Parts: sequence; C-alpha cells; structure tokens
Amino acid sequence: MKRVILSVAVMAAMGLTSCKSETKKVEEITTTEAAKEIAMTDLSFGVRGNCGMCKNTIEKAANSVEGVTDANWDKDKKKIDVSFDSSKTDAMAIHNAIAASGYDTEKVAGNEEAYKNLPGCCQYDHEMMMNQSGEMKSDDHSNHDH
Ligand SMILES: [Cu+2]
Repeated sequence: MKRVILSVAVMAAMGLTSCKSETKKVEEITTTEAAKEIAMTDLSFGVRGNCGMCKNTIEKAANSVEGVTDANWDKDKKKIDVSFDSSKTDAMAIHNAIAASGYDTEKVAGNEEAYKNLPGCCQYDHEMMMNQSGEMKSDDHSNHDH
C-alpha cells in the first residue's frame, strides 16, 4: 500500500515537471521563429561562367529567387556571394535558379537547353574549375572574410 502511494506521488511529481518543461519548450520555439524572420544568411558557392554577360545572367537568376537581397558573381574566382532571408528561401533554391539559367553550380548542373541558348562567348567550359573556397560551408559563415 505504501508503494502505491509512493508511485502516485512520483507520477504526480513527474507530471508537474513535464508540464513545466513543455511550457518552456513552447516559449523557446516562439523565440526561435521570431529570430528566424530577420535571419539573413550569407553564402558563397562556385558557379561556372566566362564574362560580364554571364555575370548579369547569373546574378539576375539568383536575384529572381524571392528572399535574395544581394548577389555578386566573381568572374575570376567563378564564385557567387549571395545574401538571402533564410525564412523565405534556402541555398538549394538559389542553386536551382542559377542552373535553370544555364550555369553550372557546385551542386546543380546547368540546364542544357538554356546553356545552348547562351551567346557563344558565354558557353563556358563544363570542366572549368570553380572556386569552392576549400570546404563545403553551406550554413557556416562564421569565418566569412568580409
Ligand atoms: Cu558570358
């Protein structure tokens, strides 16, 4: 009989504890979501291309993704720097948009039809090296250099 009372007491205590921690959890989620609304992410990844016209096409494609606020492709490094609102879009959406315009990215091969329709000077070499800045750092921008 004593044991029954004891386990009831334990259960009641556990119930209280879990109730408390649940309330706390809800608060944490709300905070995270609020922070996420203004979460800007900077990202760099390799994109193949040749010239200034390529630059326009690549940047236009990246900027066409909702949530992208800034896109700058470096012709020499074969690399794009993008800033985007991570609550509105993600890295893959940007890769896909650039690939759809005919350009290869680190992760997505350029659309062949779009590539064929590019001006002759823009039909870059598919074997071209892309600057991947050494490592795959898709989300980590703690060691960003500007
Ligand atoms: Cu070009």
